[in-house]
Amino acid sequence: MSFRTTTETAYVEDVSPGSGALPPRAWYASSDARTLSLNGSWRFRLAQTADAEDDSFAAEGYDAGDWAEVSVPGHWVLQGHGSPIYTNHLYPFPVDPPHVPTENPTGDHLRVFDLPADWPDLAEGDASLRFDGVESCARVWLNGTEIGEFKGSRLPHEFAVGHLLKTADNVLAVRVHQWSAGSYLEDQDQWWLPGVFRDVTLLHRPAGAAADFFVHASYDHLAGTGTLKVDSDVDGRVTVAELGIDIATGESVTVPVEPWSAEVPRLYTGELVTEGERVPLRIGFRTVELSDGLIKVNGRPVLFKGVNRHEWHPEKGRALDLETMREDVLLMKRHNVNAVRTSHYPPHPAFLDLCDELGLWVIDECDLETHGFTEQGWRDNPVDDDRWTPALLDRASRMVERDKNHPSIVIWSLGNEAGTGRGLTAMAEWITGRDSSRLLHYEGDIDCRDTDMYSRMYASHAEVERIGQDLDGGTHKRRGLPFILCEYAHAMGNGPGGLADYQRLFESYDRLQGAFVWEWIDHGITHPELGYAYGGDFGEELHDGNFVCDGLLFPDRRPSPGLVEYKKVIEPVGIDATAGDGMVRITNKQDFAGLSALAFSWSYDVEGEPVESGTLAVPALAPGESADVKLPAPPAAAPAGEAHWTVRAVLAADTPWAPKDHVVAWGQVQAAQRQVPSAAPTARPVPGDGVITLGPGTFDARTGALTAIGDVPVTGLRLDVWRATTDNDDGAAWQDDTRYGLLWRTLGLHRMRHRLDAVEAGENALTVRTRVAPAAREVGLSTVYRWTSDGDSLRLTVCTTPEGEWTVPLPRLGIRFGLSAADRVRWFGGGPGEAYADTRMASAVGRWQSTVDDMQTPYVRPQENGARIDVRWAELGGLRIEGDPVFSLTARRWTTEQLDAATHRTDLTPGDTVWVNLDHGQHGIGSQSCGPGPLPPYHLRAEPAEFSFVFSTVQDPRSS
Ligand code: IPT
Repeated sequence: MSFRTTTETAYVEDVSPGSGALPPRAWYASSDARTLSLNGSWRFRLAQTADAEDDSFAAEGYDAGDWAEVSVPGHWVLQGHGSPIYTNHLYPFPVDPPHVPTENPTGDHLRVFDLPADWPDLAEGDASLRFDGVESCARVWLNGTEIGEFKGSRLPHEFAVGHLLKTADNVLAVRVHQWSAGSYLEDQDQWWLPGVFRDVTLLHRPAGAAADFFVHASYDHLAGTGTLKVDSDVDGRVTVAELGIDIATGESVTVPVEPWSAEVPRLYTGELVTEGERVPLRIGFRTVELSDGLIKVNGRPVLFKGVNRHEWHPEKGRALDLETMREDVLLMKRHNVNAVRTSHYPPHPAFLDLCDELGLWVIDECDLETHGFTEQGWRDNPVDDDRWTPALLDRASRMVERDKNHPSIVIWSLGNEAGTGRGLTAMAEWITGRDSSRLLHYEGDIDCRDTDMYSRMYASHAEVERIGQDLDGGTHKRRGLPFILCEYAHAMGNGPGGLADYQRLFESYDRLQGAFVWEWIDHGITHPELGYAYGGDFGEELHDGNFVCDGLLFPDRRPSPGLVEYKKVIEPVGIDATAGDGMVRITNKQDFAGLSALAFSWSYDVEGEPVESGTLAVPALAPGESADVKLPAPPAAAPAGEAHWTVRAVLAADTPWAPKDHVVAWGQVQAAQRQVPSAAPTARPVPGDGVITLGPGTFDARTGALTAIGDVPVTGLRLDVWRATTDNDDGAAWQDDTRYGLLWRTLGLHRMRHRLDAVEAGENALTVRTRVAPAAREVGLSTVYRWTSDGDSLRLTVCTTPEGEWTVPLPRLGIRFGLSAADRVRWFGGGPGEAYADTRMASAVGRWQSTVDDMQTPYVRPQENGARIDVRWAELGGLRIEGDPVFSLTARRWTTEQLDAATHRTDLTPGDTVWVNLDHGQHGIGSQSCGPGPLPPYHLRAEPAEFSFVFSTVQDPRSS
């Protein structure tokens, strides 16, 4: 054992990938070679610098009895030692590659293990020790002998250790440094989480064991045949019993097969048998090619309906268990997602097995991002510095070699946001040289010098359409390539808006081959006081706040309204009303499968109540085909009222990812129009003692303020234009577009003053004239409330007229008021979930019920949420409210101002008033937290407006 010297820790800042490891190879679970998981509780000691401790802990006999313990896989910062740091693209240390700070949290991990009694004789074969992921740099000793050090956090590293193993008391010592030269290559937008966060495994390598092998399984769509060839470092035989295949490695065979696709993930079970080992194979026959300027699989262009997936668990960080990985894939499949980009590193290999098995197209992305160099104009970017190229090639080969046998992977990606440079070209050349059967992606290569597709992030609808029309220019090579959005629809907070408008483009232009929502899940960390923590909550001196919570799932994996919307927008079957009266148009939007897995049904609802239902016969439709299907005659016994047909496509039988009857797609067709509510103004305002009554309404005589409807007290009813700005309203700091959240606040729309101009008790109406405007500004809204009654109900008509020069849209336009008690909410209109102007596809017209608490959407950073749109009528707190026209309903136990001020959900404490917003309109949502804002049709322009509500009391218990 030697003592610390500066050279002892030189490897930490060495740009080379490491030393001592075996060449990378395919990751597989052997049928018969023994393995020993070294996951579990390890002894742990944290030092604040890389060189604080010597390596004596690695020696046999070292007593670590007084050390702490951590779970492996895991991150020590999530287990009570130090804290996580969140930055988007800024390096949380001075940029001086390859140097890292002296303060370099270093975790010594120690594990003593015995070999199982039935472990083969140590003289037979060898053994290897595999680390599937360690962030960011590790040095490893076994039984006092150093076996190597490595970087490349989300990549496997394997060491030959047979010569060091003993039957008992093996001492495995792993020193992990949070920061290393490798950190410069791992500047992904996520938490910095050091630790041994994936499995550690000891693998027996019998004499004659398989080493590396490459399964080549292509599909000829014209002949309907598959060709199989398995190249193997160690000769052996390959069998696929179901296909009668029994060939030598290196030999190829062509037989009739069913192809693999994400839609029909047909896998064949095979086996590779070498002298010393049997290896199970799961073979999917498919051919990926670029032809006619399109990405084609098995001869057909594919449309990606994708998500970007980081590995995340709110307690375990990136140390995911198999169940969580499976849950991700099941949730994707159940929400019609067909593709995943493994942003921005290769995932745990078990995730890829699930993609093969359940069917998802995968872009496997290398563990590479150097985004922080953008701050210095990309100077000194490691990807353009030959000294770093070996590290880049090491990363590329570790990804490709590990993952090459997965049929689900159709595209390799060099990494994310790493600028441009020779190192990337070297990676691209190496990858295509090693594997010509897949395509190559890298978004930063704007001219597509090294890549097979033009890829962008967050491009606007207009730009995407220009690209679809081939009007975007670009290099000659790029003009001939297909287009994908590797990131779009930033799912931060409420949103993303505009999904349907993108999807229409993708479905209209062949060149547009789909897109990947940013991103799958919010990376909130479970926190005792804050609910979920985000950037800054651990006292980081540099951080990017809640930009880390921008997923379609909440941290606990509950689907957000954004995912529900996405599911609707990307339905594999179109069901729409374009075919005309009494008809429905059914379109098979899949790329490969027919409709045989689905069963179609209709239901006929009046006023949201089901009247009759039945099955719908839909002809067999090949991918891309449509049929206009006649609906039955409306039920003779149907009562009068607004009526809808709802047509559903459900799974006809259980599948591995969802049970029979799971709804895959649906559509609604209106069958009878709504009658708008009327209340003839027959009652007259009656002055009383400081009050005016009008039908069931009681008003303050001086202010004209409504105080009760029947026996239901009402407070603070007035015009409301403010919403608790969403992340998409606020926009991102670098956005130079108009950011309305800021403009609204600057204008003072969150502090509108209500000037009372007149209270006029007329013949058959009570009219209250006001002007609503912010201090310091000339703009305002002249607002007239006109109350009338037919004796039973009370009608309010609000008339607003903008005054002054309005240069911004309004956040919302409607009224709000307080109710002293309300819990249960029933409504007829859009539901069941939240919806806004440009996030409304998943909202179905129906009769819904919920509670005030359940109507809140738990965005990690509180913001405007929970609106139900197209509401015809609603009942809550003893009131029935009918809209003319339909309205948007929001109800909560805190004010919009309190919601706006909250930074975490735990800041929101229910008061004794339920605040209700009835909106005539709200501004759209967009996705400007990192992309374009709402499209113009979804802007809520400051324009003259008139809208009415009819209030009455209902018996409905107010607080049950
Ligand atoms: C883009 C990144 O690729 C992704 O990792 C994430 O940070 C996302 O933005 C925002 O959440 S890069 C950005 C400059 C568009």
